[in-house]
Amino acid sequence: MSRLFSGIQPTGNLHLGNYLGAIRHWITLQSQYESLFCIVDLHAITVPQEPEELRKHIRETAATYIACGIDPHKTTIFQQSQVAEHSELAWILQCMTPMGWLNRMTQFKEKAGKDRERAFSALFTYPVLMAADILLYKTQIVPVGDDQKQHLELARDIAGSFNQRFGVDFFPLPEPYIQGETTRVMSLRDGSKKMSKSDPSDYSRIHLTDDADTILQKIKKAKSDAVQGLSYDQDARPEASNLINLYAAFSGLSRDGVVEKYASSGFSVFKSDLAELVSEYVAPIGVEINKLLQDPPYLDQLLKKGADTASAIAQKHLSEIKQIVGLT
Ligand code: AQP
Repeated sequence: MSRLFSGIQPTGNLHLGNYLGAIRHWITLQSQYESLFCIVDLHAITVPQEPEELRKHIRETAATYIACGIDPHKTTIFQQSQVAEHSELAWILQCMTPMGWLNRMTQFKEKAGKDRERAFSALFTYPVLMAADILLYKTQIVPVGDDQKQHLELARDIAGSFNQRFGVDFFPLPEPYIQGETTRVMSLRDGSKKMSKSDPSDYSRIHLTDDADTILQKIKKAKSDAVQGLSYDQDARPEASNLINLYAAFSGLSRDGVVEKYASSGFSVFKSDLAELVSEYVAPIGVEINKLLQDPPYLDQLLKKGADTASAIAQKHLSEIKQIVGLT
């Protein structure tokens, strides 16, 4: 069975972007691949985190994976920091990754912002840790949102250059799996920005823990434009197009199908129908997350078991890598 790896940072409540860009694909692919779903806490600390909050978010992320439909019996759910080989391989790969490759990463520029000199060095080398996460398991497929495409290309370049330098065929080149209308879900307040956990406005995103009423309020208040009726135009009408994408993703209709369905009704009818549709999916997930969070020992045990399974693969591969590199 080919192997799948993906992960999410425990940096806050997960949202529709995480669900539509990544998790819903994990659910469909989990029975076709040997799947490892990681809670990438080492990535989370590339920006400051409150220790108590981080601990809480790690359990919440595990609960969210399961509540969304990841089967903990069929897959491996684990915490990145509990498998030390991720950091060790990241160091080895950093010793082979040119600065020029990292300088091209647009996410560093976005996340570091204007205050680049004060950004932590780990934010700059983050994509190498991500490559290590993937390559450590000789992963074949990585389902992610569109924002991770460039990092995936870097992981392929690092794998290819390692193989070539040592004359081996050790790392498979991981394939990105980026599919559907919602590979980039945009903020509900600004159609030019992606929906993100770190956006200061709660109204910019729909959390997977939001109840039906909150979802309705957020979608009603979602930014729209002055153009009459509904039409899809990513450049001219980014906010309307984002809502159409959301409707299409949850209904299974095409974008054209959504536009046709609401051709004669106004924005407010479309928005309340969209809220109802999103609630049908999301509200039960929130209920399940809260149920799972009532049982911390269950989640901790599951993460421990996941770390043991992941460690067994990681240790074997890292020892082979050390042999290839000449460290042993
Ligand atoms: N808006 C989005 N649309 C589609 N996919 C998205 N993903 C995140 N946001 C969107 C996908 O979710 C997975 C995990 O992302 P992450 O939380 O580890 O990191 P991120 O991309 O940096 O997400 P956030 O919400 O923006 O987190 P913060 O604010 O903490 O930096 C990835 O597969 C990603 O593509």
